[in-house]
Amino acid sequence: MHKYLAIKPEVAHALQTKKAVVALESTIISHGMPYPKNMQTALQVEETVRAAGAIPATIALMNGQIKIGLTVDEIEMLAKQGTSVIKTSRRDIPYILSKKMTGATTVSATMIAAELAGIKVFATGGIGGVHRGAEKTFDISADLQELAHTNVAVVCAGIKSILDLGLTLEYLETMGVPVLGYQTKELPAFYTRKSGFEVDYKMDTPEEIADLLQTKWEVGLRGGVVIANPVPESDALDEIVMKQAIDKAIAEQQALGIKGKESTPFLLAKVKELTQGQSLVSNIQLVLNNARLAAQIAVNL
Ligand code: PSU
Ligand code: MN
Repeated sequence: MHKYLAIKPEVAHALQTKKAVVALESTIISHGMPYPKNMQTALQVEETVRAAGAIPATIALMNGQIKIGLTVDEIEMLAKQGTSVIKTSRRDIPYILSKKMTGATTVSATMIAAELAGIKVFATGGIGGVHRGAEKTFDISADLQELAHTNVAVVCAGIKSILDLGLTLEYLETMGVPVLGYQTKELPAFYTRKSGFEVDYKMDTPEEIADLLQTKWEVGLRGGVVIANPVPESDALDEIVMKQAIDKAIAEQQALGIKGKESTPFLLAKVKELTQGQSLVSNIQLVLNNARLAAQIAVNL
């Protein structure tokens, strides 16, 4: 086995016996939500994956190893340490591993770890993308390059409107990453089901999606697939309220000069504050919804 991988026995057994496994990221725990909601959500996400017939593997870097599958204590530690844990994307991996530090993996780092372990399906809330104003700042998430090159399917709730949705879709097209809509032709925008943008293909069942994934990789086309799963109707937020909150959060970010890897966590926390916590409720529900779909796809693969 890969020298740096530490696969939890339950996950290793599932992989050996070709059972369905779903990868889960840890930046959403440390940087995406406040304690204790982050811990409760992480554990509920794992439960949801199990209930749908797959084994969850939450991923993080600890003690010089890439951990595939965390214990409850490890999840609790990440949840409590929050933003003092290092948000780890592709470029941060060698530093965190060689220093034997704790790193919470973003979508990009989680995809890398999942591919090393042989996990094909990954559930999260939202992926990173091309930020608004990227023509000046060059702020484009490493998640997009990872989707271009790493063979893992990512189930998310579409593209967050803190990002530039149009530019993110253009980038994904250039990189050859299919964007699928689960039972929708419209690209969902994380907290809302509508965005005014279209996905590439509408897919109606987990079977259909599993079929497309298998086909892509059998053909030898490297890279990921984005599966955009709209937030459940009952948990979707009002579009106008969200637009105002997001515009205000971005204005504050610019006024404070917040850049680089701090941008996304800042915007998420600001939006939560501006919506009196409503965005967090919606965020939790959409993650659970994605975990369920990811498990169904993994079972079909
Ligand atoms: N979107 C969320 N919650 C999150 C993230 C995105 O709704 O926690 C995290 C994911 O880990 C994602 C990362 O990979 O933010 C993207 O950060 P950046 O924009 O700095 O690439
Ligand atoms: Mn960035």
